[in-house]
Parts: sequence; C-alpha cells; structure tokens
Amino acid sequence: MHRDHALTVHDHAPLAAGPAGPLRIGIGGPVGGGKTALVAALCRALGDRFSIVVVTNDIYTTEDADFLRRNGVLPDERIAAVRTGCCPHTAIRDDITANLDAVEELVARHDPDLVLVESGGDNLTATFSYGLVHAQIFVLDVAGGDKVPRKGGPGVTLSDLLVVNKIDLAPLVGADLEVMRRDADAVREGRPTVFLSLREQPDAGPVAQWVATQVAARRG
Ligand SMILES: Nc1nc2c(ncn2[C@@H]2O[C@H](COP(=O)(O)OP(=O)(O)O)[C@@H](O)[C@H]2O)c(=O)[nH]1
Ligand SMILES: [Mg+2]
Repeated sequence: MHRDHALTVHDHAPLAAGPAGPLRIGIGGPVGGGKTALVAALCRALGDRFSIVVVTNDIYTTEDADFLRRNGVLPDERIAAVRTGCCPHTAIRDDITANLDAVEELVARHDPDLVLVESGGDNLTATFSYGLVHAQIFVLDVAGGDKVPRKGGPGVTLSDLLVVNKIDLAPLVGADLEVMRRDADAVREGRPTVFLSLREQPDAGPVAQWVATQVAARRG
C-alpha cells in the first residue's frame, strides 16, 4: 500500500448552488482511468447508508451500465445508460438534455440521496455543466504518466476532488507520485487531491468519505 500518499480529506464547503433535489456528482476523466470502477466502489461502500442511482455515458454502447449491472452494485433499475453518439463532453457540458432526462427519471422513481453521473472517457478539457451536477470528481490514471497533472486543464485544476488512481501501477510505469502530488497542489489552490488504488482499496477509501460528507451536507 502507498498509504503515505493518501491525503487527509478536509471538509468541503456545502454545495448550495445547482439543481434542486438530491446531490448530483459527476465523475469525469480520460478513458480507462477507473471511473466505472470508482462508481462501482462508491455504490458498494455507500449503498447501505444512502439511496443511490447512476447514469452512465458511452458514445456508442451501454458498456459501463452493463458492467455495473453485471457486478450487481445496484439493482438494475437504478442504473440508466445515456448513449451520447457524440463527443462525451458535449453531453455533459453543452447539450445536457439526455443526461437531465435520465437523472430526472431516476430521481422521480427512486427519490435517492445521491446521483452519480459517469462521463464517457474524454480528454483533459472535459468538465460537467453545473446545470447537471453539483460537484465533480476527475479521475486520472497513474499509468498515463506522472506528467499529466502538470498538463493541467479544467478537470485537473477545477474539479472539486481530483483522484489519482492506480497508484499500485506507479512502480511498473516509473511514475513519481511525489511529482504528481506537487504538480496537482500547484494548480489546485487548496482543492483536495486523493491518491488511490481501487485495486487495493475496493471501498474507494477517502473518496467514499468525501462523497459521504457532501451527501450529509446537502441533506442538512
Ligand atoms: N491496476 C489497477 N487497475 C485498475 C484500478 N482501477 C481500475 N483499474 C482497471 O482499469 C481498467 C479501466 O477501468 P474503468 O473503470 O473501466 O475505467 P473508465 O474508462 O475510466 O471507466 C479496468 O480494467 C479496471 O479494472 C487500479 O486502481 N489499479
Ligand atoms: Mg467507464
């Protein structure tokens, strides 16, 4: 384990603005970073405490929703798949109608505490509209190289929580986690960053803790 890299998660200001109803969290980041694995881990970690629904976004398939259903992290009817048919960021930022429809239908049916919206994998510029979510988590893959936080972009810089995932792979790909920590801290102006291995922490450890804090703050 690389526990020395697991940052303490500070309380985050309650997210007052944004859509009414339950807390909505967007999960974005490049393809393969572990977004779906994180959604599965959060459902397992928090499913007993909170009522959760999930919307996935894929370009042409329903791959991520199918994965979540296959793994039984939530009852099937709590998972909805949006097929964007276009650049993933368009559907979470520019024309969010399909996602809003999916969220509103799930909320009407299940009255959840928490809505997780997984973006289709995209590049470093992809962010969610705050008309769709209240907060966003951006997931980076250590195997993408330790240069990635330095490259910046709104996901790395402005996300409410940055997750640097797959730290178990750091020795294999020669990634220096200290460099990633330093570069992330330099651009994030105090916003939290968590170093994680979903392989070694299948309960998503500090990320689940952060999400639980946000849900509790919204419920008041
Ligand atoms: N070694 C390692 N593999 C991981 C970790 N988290 C996810 N993966 C694997 O990375 C691959 C991509 O994960 P996925 O959740 O589909 O990524 P997404 O495209 O961002 O949704 C899958 O094969 C996961 O099992 C991790 O912490 N360590
Ligand atoms: Mg995915």
